[in-house]
Amino acid sequence: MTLQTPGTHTPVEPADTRQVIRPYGDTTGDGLVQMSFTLPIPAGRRADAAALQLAGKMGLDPASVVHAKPMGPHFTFFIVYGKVGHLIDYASIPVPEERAYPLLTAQEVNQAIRRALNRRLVVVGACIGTDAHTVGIDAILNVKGFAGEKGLEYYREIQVVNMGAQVTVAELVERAKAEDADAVLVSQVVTQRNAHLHNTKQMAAAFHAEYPTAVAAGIGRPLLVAGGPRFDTVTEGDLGVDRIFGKGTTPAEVASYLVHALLPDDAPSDDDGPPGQEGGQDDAGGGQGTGRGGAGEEGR
Ligand code: B12
Repeated sequence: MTLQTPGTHTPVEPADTRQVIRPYGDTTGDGLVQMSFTLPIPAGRRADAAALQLAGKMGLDPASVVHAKPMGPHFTFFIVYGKVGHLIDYASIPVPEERAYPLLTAQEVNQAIRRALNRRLVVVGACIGTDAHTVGIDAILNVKGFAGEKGLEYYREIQVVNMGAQVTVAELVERAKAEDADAVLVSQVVTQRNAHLHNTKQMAAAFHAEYPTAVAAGIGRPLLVAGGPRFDTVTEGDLGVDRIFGKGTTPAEVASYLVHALLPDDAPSDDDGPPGQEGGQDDAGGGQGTGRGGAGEEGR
């Protein structure tokens, strides 16, 4: 489309707002990429030719096999380096939404919970199904935490029940009811045959069935939170959960979300006292639960 400047007949071209980029290997914009894959064939020159044919079909031209290693007698792992001609208009890619809630300090989280609930907020966490990858959920729940942040067990006003690995949905529902959980945190790392999606959906359905009269998360049923590195392709609505957390999640993001979702009208106020007096990340967090369902000194 051409625009007309008022009062003149000179056509004005619309400004080019594109920001075209392409991959960078040796020199800016040379289009060079590297990818790795495994083929179900023995290593050798014929296998290399198969890898190059695949690379060509994927748009790499020219391409070269820079690494090929046998994976047992019947498989070969490849790294292929090649040039693509594809262009990306970076300007057309929407900026991802910012987090819809503020990142709170441990002290602010504790104060918000105490003010709104006058008891500890109870969180029950587990790896469900056959999944035994507990490192992720432990990073969020255990005191040792993740990326320099302490986990939810450290928060004085959060009682953590970490059920560990390979927990069945029935066991999780039962424990969440017994603990009167405010939130249920589930981790799924194994994604073979979409196990993470099936298990999470099954978990959500079980909780929705168990609390049929619930009005919303936190009102008649626990908040349902799923986490793991490979949930990128789905939404909360697809799985029936309230929130999904992905790669690199830190405990503070989860704690802040719990406050946002379960105590929505609560926000840290100026009369909460100076920082560092209690509940901050440097605070010892006394009175915490055992991390296995113990009541702790400040029971509910
Ligand atoms: C350590 C590990 C193991 C350990 C697990 C020990 C343990 N106690 O957890 C052991 C050796 C037992 C193991 C076993 C297996 N593993 Co393994 N394992 C890994 C490995 C190397 C690291 C995973 C990890 O600890 N990441 C670090 C944590 C911190 O990251 P994270 O889990 O993503 O968690 C973060 C976020 O995702 C998020 N998050 C995660 N969960 C939650 C939950 C909530 C509520 C929230 C809010 C956030 C959150 O927060 C965390 C911090 O940011 C990965 C490969 C890799 N590099 O990722 C393979 C990997 C996950 N394993 C794999 C496989 C195949 C297996 C086995 C099937 C192997 C086998 N044939 O036996 C078994 C399965 C065992 C089972 N029943 O589950 C595959 C899975 C492939 C797939 N498509 O699913 C991977 C990807 C390796 C691979 N490339 O093939 N594994």
